[in-house]
Amino acid sequence: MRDQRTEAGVLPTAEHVAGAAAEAQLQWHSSISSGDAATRVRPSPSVSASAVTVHLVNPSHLSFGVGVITPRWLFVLASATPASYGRPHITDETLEPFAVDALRSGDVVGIGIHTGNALRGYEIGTLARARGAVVIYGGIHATLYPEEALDLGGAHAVVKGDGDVVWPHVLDDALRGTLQRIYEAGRVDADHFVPARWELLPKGRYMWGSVQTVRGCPKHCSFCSVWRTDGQTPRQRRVEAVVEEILELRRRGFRFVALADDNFYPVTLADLAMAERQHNVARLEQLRALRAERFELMERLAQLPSDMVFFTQITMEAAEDVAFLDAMRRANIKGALVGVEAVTPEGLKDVYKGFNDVGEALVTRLRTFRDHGVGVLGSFIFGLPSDRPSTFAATADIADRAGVAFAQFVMLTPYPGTVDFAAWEKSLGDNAARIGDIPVTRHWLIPQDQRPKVYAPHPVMSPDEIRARTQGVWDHFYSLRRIWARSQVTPTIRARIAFVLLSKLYRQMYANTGIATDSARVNRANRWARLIARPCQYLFTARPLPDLQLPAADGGAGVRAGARG
Ligand code: B12
Ligand code: SF4
Repeated sequence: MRDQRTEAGVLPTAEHVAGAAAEAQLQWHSSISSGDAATRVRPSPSVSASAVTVHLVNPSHLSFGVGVITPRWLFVLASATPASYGRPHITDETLEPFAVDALRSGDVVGIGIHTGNALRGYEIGTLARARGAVVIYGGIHATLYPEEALDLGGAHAVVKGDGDVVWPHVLDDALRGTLQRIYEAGRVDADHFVPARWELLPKGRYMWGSVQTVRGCPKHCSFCSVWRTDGQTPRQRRVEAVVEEILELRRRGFRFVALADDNFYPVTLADLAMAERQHNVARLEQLRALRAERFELMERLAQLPSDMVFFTQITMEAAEDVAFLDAMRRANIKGALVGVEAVTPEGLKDVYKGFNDVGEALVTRLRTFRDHGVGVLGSFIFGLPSDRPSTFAATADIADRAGVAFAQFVMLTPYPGTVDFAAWEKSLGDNAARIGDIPVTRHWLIPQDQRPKVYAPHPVMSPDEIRARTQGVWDHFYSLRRIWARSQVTPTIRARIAFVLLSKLYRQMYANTGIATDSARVNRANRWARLIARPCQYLFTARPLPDLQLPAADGGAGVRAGARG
């Protein structure tokens, strides 16, 4: 049921609070809820905005004390929160757990979930609702499964899609007691993306800021939901808006900024050639304009203080376009996550990624990035149907030879909203294995420590074999000897130390907490990550430059405040 208005006049009751408390024990319901009374409860219409605290919570079952990248949505929604509500209260649970006990009845709790942290999100929402808070969900997972948040997460309302524009209306509805169960917020036009409120950042807790320059991706990889939720038409933000936000981060001492884009290279040379071949003038113009805007953005980034470092996500196709890579280098975009996924033609066919290369051509393509000054974080997937035991060593070998600076080796996980997920769910039908009461097709609802590591049965390898071999490749790639050798690409000893620490941190946070099967190993990794995170934080930030000004659009004036060199 979508966009259904709640009944007017229903106030929170003792039964509601008690009922919500009982929900704190998460239960799996296979049926879809139908907007029952529990989801229609609302705060008193007489409450004024200033009496309500808006809490925004990024759930995580592990807290490291220090975060690597700022979760952007928190600061965007904070910015979209009208001033009449006062200063929103932000909690990123990757830093520390949310203090549910501090909630007051009538407070609004906005929870953003992706699939991996949905279960923790539901715990928080259920507890918050039991304390009389109004609970609202958003984020990619809530967009895909709004009914789940209503059923299991104590949600009063769920926002599907981008929150930038709809959030103030949702808050006002909450205040007036007219909350809808589901808001269809859709895809906001790039000109309406709300800039983040960076002044709300807690001091000294994050290493990298995050700024989005484009949303959406024209590709259609089978394991990825981005093209379905964010769309295949790139929504590029105005250059000025992007630069202003980055500058704001640098003023606050952030040198490192992740460009939180789906695909920083949305127009390929092949796209342009195709439009030309088809004599599609309108399309050609549109593509050229998008491309020109990318170059304009990079020119502006190049004028920012030279100690700034950017990182983004990009398809391997960019290696065909050395003018683009050179512009990236000049813009200080020193690294990019490149989805290599598979090193065999069969593997690429498995994931609908025929535009990637394999074998020696793959090595050459990845080296092209490095040769043009853009380091690669290679992302590889294990557990594809075509994988064989020999694939692991072959992948490790390619990662070494291709000169990638960092790598991640993920195990194929069917994420909802993807082609892979739909096929997998259909293939299992009603016969999906269950862990406790929960079918594996709802794997995100299985407690973290009981979640399977491999979901789809593999034709020749057991789940344990895939997991162990994947762990082996992480161990190989992140051995101290190899990290040290790779760190040679950095210019100074300080940068080299940062490289080593970041490699170790990445490995501990990601591989050991994600792949390890025993909780002792996870706890050890967590402790290590906390230990390494502190010095990393110190190495990544810089002296704040509060007086830094926006460089002139014509590039003539450059950056003031003596930040260069
Ligand atoms: C940048 C990024 C990263 C970065 C930084 C993460 C960070 N700390 O922010 C890095 C590289 C570290 C990363 C890692 C991973 N990521 Co990532 N990432 C992204 C990316 C490209 C952009 C996220 C972003 O900042 N967007 C900008 C903000 C403003 O948008 P937003 O988060 O969508 O929020 C908007 C709406 O969703 C909504 N909203 C969000 N929350 C809320 C809450 C409320 C109350 C409301 C009303 C609205 C609302 O309003 C916001 C403003 O419009 C997205 C793709 C995407 N398009 O979302 C993938 C994405 C989120 N990542 C994804 C995945 C799978 C991962 C990894 C698991 C990858 C992996 N295999 O290791 C890890 C997990 C990390 C973790 N534990 O969180 C998937 C999630 C899929 C899913 N179903 O959950 C996505 C969607 C990409 C994909 N391929 O499908 N990621
Ligand atoms: S994996 Fe990357 S290239 Fe493929 S659809 Fe998703 S964002 Fe686009």
